[in-house]
Amino acid sequence: GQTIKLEDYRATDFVLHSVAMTIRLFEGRADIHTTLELERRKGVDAAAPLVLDGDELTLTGLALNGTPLEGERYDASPQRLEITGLPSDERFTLDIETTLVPENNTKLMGLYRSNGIWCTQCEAEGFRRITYFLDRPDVLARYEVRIEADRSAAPVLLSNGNPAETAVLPDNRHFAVWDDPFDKPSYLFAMVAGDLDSIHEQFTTASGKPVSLGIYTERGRATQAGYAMDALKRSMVWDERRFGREYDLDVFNIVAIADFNMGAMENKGLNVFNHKYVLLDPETATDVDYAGVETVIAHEYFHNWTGNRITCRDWFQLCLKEGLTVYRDQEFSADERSATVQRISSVRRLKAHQFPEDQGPLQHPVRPTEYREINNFYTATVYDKGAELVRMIETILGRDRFRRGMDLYFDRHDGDAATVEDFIACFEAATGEDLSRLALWYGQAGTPTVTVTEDYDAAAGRLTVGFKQTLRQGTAGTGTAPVHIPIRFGLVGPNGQDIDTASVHGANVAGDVIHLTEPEARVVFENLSERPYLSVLRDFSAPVALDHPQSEADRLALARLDPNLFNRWRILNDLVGAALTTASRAPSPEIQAPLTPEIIDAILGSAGDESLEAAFRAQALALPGEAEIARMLAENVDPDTVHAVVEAARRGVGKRGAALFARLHADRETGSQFSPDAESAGSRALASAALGYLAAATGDFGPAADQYAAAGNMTDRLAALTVLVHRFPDTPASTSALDDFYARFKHDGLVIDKWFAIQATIPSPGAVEIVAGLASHAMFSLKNPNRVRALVGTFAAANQLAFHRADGAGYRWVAERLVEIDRLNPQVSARIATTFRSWRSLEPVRRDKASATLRQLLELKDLSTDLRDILGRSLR
Ligand code: DPP
Ligand code: ZN
Repeated sequence: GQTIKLEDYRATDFVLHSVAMTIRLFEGRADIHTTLELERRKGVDAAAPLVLDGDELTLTGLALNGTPLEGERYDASPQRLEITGLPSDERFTLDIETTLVPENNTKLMGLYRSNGIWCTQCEAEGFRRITYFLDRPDVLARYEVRIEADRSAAPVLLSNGNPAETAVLPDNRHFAVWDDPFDKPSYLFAMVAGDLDSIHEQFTTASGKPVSLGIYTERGRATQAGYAMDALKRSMVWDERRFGREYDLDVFNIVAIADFNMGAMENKGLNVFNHKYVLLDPETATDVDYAGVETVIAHEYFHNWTGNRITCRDWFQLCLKEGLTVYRDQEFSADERSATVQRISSVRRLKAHQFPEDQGPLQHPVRPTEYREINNFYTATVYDKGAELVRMIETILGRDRFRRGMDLYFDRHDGDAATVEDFIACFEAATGEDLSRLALWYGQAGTPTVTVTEDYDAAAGRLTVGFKQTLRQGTAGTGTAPVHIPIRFGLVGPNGQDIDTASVHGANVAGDVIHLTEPEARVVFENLSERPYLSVLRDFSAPVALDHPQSEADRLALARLDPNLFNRWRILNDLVGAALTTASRAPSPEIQAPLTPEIIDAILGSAGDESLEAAFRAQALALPGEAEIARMLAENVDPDTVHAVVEAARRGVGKRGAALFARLHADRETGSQFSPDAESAGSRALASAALGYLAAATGDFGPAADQYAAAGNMTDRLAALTVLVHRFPDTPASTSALDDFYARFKHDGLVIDKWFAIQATIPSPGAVEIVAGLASHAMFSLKNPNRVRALVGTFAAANQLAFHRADGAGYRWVAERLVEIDRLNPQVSARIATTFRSWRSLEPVRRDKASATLRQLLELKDLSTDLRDILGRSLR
């Protein structure tokens, strides 16, 4: 692993014009024949060799313009193929033959087999595990792919683009040819072959072009793909309406695969998915799963324009496609579901994953300037903060001018491998706006703090608001210049209406947005007849930490009155978070009442307000998690204390709201037909939240046991099971429900993942022994990434109490598993290792144990580059 630097970017010496591949699949072997049409780039030294990337490859043939090459003309290793003496000013062809064993490919990068299905994953650098290639995103070419296989083992043969030809061969074999008319980089290549079921539908684009849609699954599971198909069609319509983007090929196929490192992959015309994000039915999937499928289907589909038609010049530009596409899928979900609830869940996600990353040793800018292992940069910062930066551009420009910039981007860069600078230049050119201070966000790591001060002069009827931005230099050392921070705001009157803010001067204010572009600014509101409540950072208009020392009375008023519903939630959540943080810092862990009755009543007020949608009310009931409190504490964290504080808060809310919770739980819909729509899901979420509080307050497992027994869908069943297993472990009610769950679903790996995860998150120190036992369960497998994440990943990320057990047993158990996982699949081990990233914020005993564990791991020989990179950076 060398360090790759953005500043070292230069174009390839050779230009690639076309790729023709023949892939012959056999049991235990795949033979790959690739024909590249190449040309030396103008101005490049005639003696310069061609250097192709490889990874664990075996070369079996090499020819130039059809003639086998002599051994002295090339140098081949598993990692690299260098060829000298190539023509200086004419096109030439290279024929490269490699042979692979997909069955042995446990990294799940390149060509591998999952439950017998041949499939590929090439982003970021998997194509070089199939053949020697200029494996980088700025090398675009047209691909023609011929796949040959046994007709029984693989009746279905799929690749990118449009189907061109199929025919039967001798020996019960057959082939299919696929032709992709759009130039693409190698990371978007895909091939699937297997005995698959499928569902098919037709879609007609806005301009009348018919498209055949197909979703392929393992045998017997195509009936679970209907919702994914529905989400796909809605995504296609939405992209036409919102961004004017139509689909461009004759077919669009999705394949659901059981063993998959990521959520899904946007290969041109052939998306390959982790089957978790395709397969659903009410008995086996929760509402959260339904929302996840909808999001990921949309995300990968939207990549067709933001990622595929316009791709990235190099991997430093990853946010160009990922941040933008997350922004687009968030907007889709906002339109399809509730915009406020969607925004709340995006912000929760940002704070849970991106904020801690940005506060710790793994921090990096949205556009990094160096990496050792690109797989480790598919991060919350690139994805979720990247989406926030796009959202800020929209907030600064407004919806219509933002669309003009996007239209120009699609016009100007269609077919290009582009950069972040190209992207921003389109918005500047389309609108005349200066976005230079916004652009700085892409290069500076860390979460800026915005400090807000208020000064009200009653006699003059004047409110003066001060804003200050600060950014601390972190481990990334990437600069702290002032950036453009759009702050959406309102002045709320006592009747809950926004006051007209016509008379305002000072810093740059446009409509309901204050544009903070300097270190400090002052805004003055005049002609006020009484002191208003100041509501800032509405809709979380910038990814900042807010320091706004508002009185509890003001916050409670806004939590009740703010016409911006997002801010009602945000202000209440901040108030609760501050109270729990303060309690966690108190000297005694015996905190019995971390929340005041007034705060609890504010929570209950939102939860009981029937004028609000149920999903919002459920969000009001969701207390900040233990990891979130730990992040806010930032130092000397004792996870036992944090857990005790959160538990006490839950009991306090549960007791004071017992009557409301009993009513909400009793009122839940039962027995009716399951519908996954947002409104029904919201009602179920509210009833489940009520059940959790009831159990916390009463210590009675009866309602949960009843709900489990009567559950007509997985959402209600899992909610009840979680309460039983987490609150009443070791009781007969809990163990019998857990056994029943296993017996019902042991044939379905996706549900068994839930069974593992629920036990991995039992909030008890003994969970270390529980997960250790589960690791030898017959259904556990180190080879399936979903299963590994369900047990090991969930334990480390979501069981604060046990992972951080003071004797270090949680750290040791995870470290031992990391070593085992790393031998098979470095991407998965590296990802799970990031759960150690906040070790410096722990109290001294745990801090020493965690850092010792990391250091011992790093001393081991034979660790992957992926895991070594995460460990090394975590310790910096
Ligand atoms: N498959 C991943 C995603 O869509 C990487 N492109 O985000
Ligand atoms: Zn993506």
